[in-house]
Amino acid sequence: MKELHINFGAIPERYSAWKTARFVVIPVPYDATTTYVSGARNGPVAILNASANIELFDDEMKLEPYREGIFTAPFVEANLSSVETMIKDIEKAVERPVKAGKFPIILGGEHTVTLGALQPLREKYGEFSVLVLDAHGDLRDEYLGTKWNHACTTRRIFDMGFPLVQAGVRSLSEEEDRFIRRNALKTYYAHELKFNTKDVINAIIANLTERVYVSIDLDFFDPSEMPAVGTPEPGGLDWYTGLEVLHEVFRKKEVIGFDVVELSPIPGMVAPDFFAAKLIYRLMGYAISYSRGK
Ligand SMILES: [Mn+2]
Repeated sequence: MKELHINFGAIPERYSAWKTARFVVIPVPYDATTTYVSGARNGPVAILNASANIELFDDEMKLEPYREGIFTAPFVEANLSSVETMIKDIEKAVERPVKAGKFPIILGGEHTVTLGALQPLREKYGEFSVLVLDAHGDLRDEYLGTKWNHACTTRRIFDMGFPLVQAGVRSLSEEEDRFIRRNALKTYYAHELKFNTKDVINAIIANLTERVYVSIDLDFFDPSEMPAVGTPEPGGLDWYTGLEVLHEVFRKKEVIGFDVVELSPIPGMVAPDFFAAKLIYRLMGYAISYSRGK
């Protein structure tokens, strides 16, 4: 395996070795289909750089997640021949840790990278649901002449037959709106989550199966806290409300993996990179805290 200079958290070898790691961070610097501001290819490096500066004691869960081991896998190099071959490459990278019983965390890259995580998890776990936190419906059957555009990711997840819950949505086309109603999708809009947080979280939990994969498009969060995304939308969730949703999902369900996608770093502005790194580390803390007895 190719040696990397940055591992998540910049933790010592003893905690970043493959063999004993509970978590495997898989960086995927890919953004071939981004439509507004490109740059998500720079997301993984920015997250890893920022992670070197996070406090390794988690102040909410009062534990040190790195002690469970975090292996940072080699970057999945962008394969520009087609999106489908790129997805195959990601599947190969996710398969190894999943087969070994480790917890995969995929760093995008654009949202299509999610599609490469699902098949290996399905082979390991069978049925699970997918929770997509995203400002956008991403339910178009195709966009700009392709079914594999990042604006179609959630539709592809639906087509793969996964029970699907979306939350934080605040931008979609008329066609997507019709699709949601025709298929009775479990779509929770950003304003519902913001103004009726507890009830919406309960509804999200009620609509998820026991096992859950979580896909976090960072544009779920409000651009005031998370401006470094390709397609920012006003009216997003703040850090604490977003964490409240995630905390409850980890508490009540068995989360089997997650991704954090669409970070498009802004040169000279490190706060969003740090936001993403801390979010990932916090979720590791949740995974550790609630895994017992499941
Ligand atoms: Mn989005």
